[in-house]
Amino acid sequence: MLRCLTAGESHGKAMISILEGMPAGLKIDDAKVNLELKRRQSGFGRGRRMQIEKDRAQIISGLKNNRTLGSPIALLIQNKDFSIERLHKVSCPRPGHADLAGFLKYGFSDIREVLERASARSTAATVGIGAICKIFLGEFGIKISSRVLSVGGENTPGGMRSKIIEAINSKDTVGGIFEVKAAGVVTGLGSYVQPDRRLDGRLAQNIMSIPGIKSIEIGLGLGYAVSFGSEVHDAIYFSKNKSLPAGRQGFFRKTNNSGGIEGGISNGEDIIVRACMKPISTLMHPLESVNVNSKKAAKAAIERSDCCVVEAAGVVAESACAYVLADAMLEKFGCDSLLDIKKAYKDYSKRIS
Ligand code: EPS
Repeated sequence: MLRCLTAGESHGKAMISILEGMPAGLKIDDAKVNLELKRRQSGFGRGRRMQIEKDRAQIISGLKNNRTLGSPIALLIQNKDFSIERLHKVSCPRPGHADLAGFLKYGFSDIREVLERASARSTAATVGIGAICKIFLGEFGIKISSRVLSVGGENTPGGMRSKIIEAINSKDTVGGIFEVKAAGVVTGLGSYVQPDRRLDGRLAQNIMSIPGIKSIEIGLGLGYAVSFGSEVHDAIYFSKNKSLPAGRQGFFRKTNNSGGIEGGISNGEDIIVRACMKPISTLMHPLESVNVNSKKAAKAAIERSDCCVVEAAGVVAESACAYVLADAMLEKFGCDSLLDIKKAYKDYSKRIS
């Protein structure tokens, strides 16, 4: 139902997103979009680029009087550091980055021609799209949040912070695990009828596509592998309690090991996704590499970079999750007018509760 494209090089003129398929009649508050962009730029361990950029979105199509028209929404984030034509050539690929495979694949003469687009700066455009999807989901009481669970194996706030300080002091980088939660999701999004309609598969595809993500799990995830079925499947209960939000009345669970998805369909419980973000690949004490021109051994290139971006990756994953859930909502309840979608949502919620 939704389609999106992003464009832009890390040090090009701007990061651009086009989102098609948002229904007509949704009020877009610029401040909400800019807040998400700001959240993506923050977190302890980010690099100097984040002090240069003040990401702000200009919405240049798809709205009239701040309301969506159902036409494509184009969003532009200008880069302050627009230096792509002046930046030095890169010839020693960084292990872990797209540098070497991208250089060989596209037949470039300069690794910079890879890294400009492979850079995680592109996630600013992703978050712009996600912010609009979040506004749409908010109309149905769906709230998406994220938190950092661990950094470099440490899982207390103090431990995580000191791991990042240790990485900064030793000119190294560090990764970690974050969790995304979507609360208030109605039962019935996604489907088991075809693999590409499964909600878990769609979430995995979108979150796994964020630069630096190396694993993803839903609910108990790997924990399922070491448990008996009787210990981990979420028993089903029923309540007539009308104080629960629409769509959540009726059947419910006391545990949520499934992470809110069974058989590829949302089951009304919170959707819980965890993912691992690897340590940033640019190292100030670089690893061994090979100069792509001379083929001689050389240290990998050093570029300005971040030390730890687990928190920011969580914000980007919120956006990926918002995109998937908005798409699934439009598929279930219609896609042209917010008013019609709300009516269909209300009727359906009444039927299942
Ligand atoms: C990023 C901007 C980039 C990097 C980072 C993400 O800015 P610059 O390369 O100019 O310092 O800080 O990119 C990477 C981690 C990467 O691997 O390329 C941003 O806006 O998030």
